[in-house]
Amino acid sequence: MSDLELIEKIKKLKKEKNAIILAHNYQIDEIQDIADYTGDSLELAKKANNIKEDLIVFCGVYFMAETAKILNPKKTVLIPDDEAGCPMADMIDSNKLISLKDKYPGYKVVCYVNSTAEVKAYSDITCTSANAIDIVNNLESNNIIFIPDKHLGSYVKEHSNKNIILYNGFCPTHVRIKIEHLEELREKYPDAILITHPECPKEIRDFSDKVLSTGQMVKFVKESNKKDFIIGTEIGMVYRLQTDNPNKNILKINDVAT
Ligand code: CIZ
Repeated sequence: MSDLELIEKIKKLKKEKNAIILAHNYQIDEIQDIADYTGDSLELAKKANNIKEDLIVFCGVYFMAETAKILNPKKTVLIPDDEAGCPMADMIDSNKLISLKDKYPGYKVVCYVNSTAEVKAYSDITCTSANAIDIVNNLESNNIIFIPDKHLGSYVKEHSNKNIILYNGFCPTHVRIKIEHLEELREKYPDAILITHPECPKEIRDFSDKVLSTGQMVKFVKESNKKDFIIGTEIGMVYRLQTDNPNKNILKINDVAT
């Protein structure tokens, strides 16, 4: 079947089943093109709350589809590839979290959305990369365990006076971005704004002009009067930003962030 035939088939099926396709900002080009909406995990989960369709096809990794289901329990949420996992989410399970809670009694657990529903259930509150700093700073408790991402956790720590215990999880994609890649691009495009994600290690964040979640990148690039942007996060984001901003140059760091 050709790509065009496949696209027609998906559209027909979508109508027949009264379905809507939601795709995460990190999805590859073709998936973003066929989706009804693209966004970050929270935007999409909230979007799913306000739709008339009964069936949600969630193109993202498992935890994102789970989050959409948790926020929309009456809807059927389908994930096209049930092996679409998130290595960071798999770095912690409920037993590891229970041991950590035993080690630090009384601490509140702030859990990044990149985690399984089971781990979220043992946590006090879930955050995204867009709201992690606000969530931590607005919690009543001064003592916090932040799971699972040590890099996002350290970024939050830099913007908080609270006592934050970090877990040793990380995103294998974001840690592949190295300073050499950034230096090379900075030299080649001296006027470009370098934007990286808070899941990147500290030295990468410190080298950047802006550290933003994917939703914040969408807003920032749209509102900026600059022309060139280097994007340090999963490669799908480059397509999303270029599609939204056809008159701007959206540059990828390299092909490692896939
Ligand atoms: O919340 C999301 O969708 C994730 C995982 C990252 C981001 O920055 O949007």
